[in-house]
Amino acid sequence: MRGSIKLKDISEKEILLASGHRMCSGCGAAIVVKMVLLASDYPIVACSPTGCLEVTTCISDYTSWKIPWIHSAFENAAATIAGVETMHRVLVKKGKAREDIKFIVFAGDGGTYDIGFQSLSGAMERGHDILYICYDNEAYMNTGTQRSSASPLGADTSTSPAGDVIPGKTQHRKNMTRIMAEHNIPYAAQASPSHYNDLMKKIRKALEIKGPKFINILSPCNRGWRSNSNDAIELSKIAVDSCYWPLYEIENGKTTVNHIPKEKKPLRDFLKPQGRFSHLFKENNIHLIDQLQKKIDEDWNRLLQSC
Ligand SMILES: Cc1ncc(C[n+]2csc(CCOP(=O)(O)OP(=O)(O)O)c2C)c(N)n1
Ligand code: SF4
Repeated sequence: MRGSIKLKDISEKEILLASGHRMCSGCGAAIVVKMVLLASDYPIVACSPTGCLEVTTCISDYTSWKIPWIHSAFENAAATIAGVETMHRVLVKKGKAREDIKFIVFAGDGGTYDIGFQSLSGAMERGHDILYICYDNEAYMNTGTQRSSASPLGADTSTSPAGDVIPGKTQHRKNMTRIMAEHNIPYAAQASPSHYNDLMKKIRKALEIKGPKFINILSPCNRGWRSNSNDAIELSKIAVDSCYWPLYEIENGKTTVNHIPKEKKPLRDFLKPQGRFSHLFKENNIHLIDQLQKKIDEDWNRLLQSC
């Protein structure tokens, strides 16, 4: 299961998220889910709270998931999968279930950083053997791009609209990966679909570790980010190369940075192609780009020092 990821091997595997789902074309979340499912050789039981991924892959009596998959309420995907994992443990003890099944949550940032936070924190603290994946598109996309605590400073969202009153969101985003690591779980990491090898290796590694694991994966949303529909991979690459979205992992308290850009790109390169930031390039808001850049630089330096 561990070891190098060979494209040839992956290309021969069945994709366990069927086409015909209703995600927007070019949606980062769909790409992420496919990569995660391809990375695993174990049977998986998954759970998703309400959000874009859930509503688009489970329409009426039909589902795109070719694995057992549960839709839970917006606020409790972690509790749902924790319950399933507990039941599985009992069934294994009784000799009624195979042992090697893995349990995964796929949840948006709204369902993770905000409304599902207490159930996630609880499941992590109790030590369930689960992998929680946040596909972070930085807003509540399914209900019309409301700001979440993952939305960056200055983002124009429907509940932090850029205009004469405010210049987009007035707070910085929450550092959820760090917060999860502070639960002293054995594995917390950040990944990006632009670096599929790194992403899939992290999934494979996480699935081998017993106990609670958290992986935060940047998932561009062309609707909410107001970017081109074929930009998901390019944008997530610039996010990594500008250190906006550093690739790192924290394994039993030890931090490793997995990618140090040869040439650190300016944050502007990430902001410019996205309509949600277009107002920041106007003269009266330009100071916000400097503020954002300063925060990125500080966080990046702190991350390097923590290794
Ligand atoms: C308790 C509760 N509050 C609000 C909603 C309405 N709602 C459904 S999906 C959603 C947004 C989900 O956002 P996120 O988790 O970031 O996923 P995304 O849609 O961005 O993929 C909201 C607010 C709900 N279903 N349940
Ligand atoms: S609105 Fe965004 S997150 Fe939702 S399906 Fe479309 S691209 Fe994906």
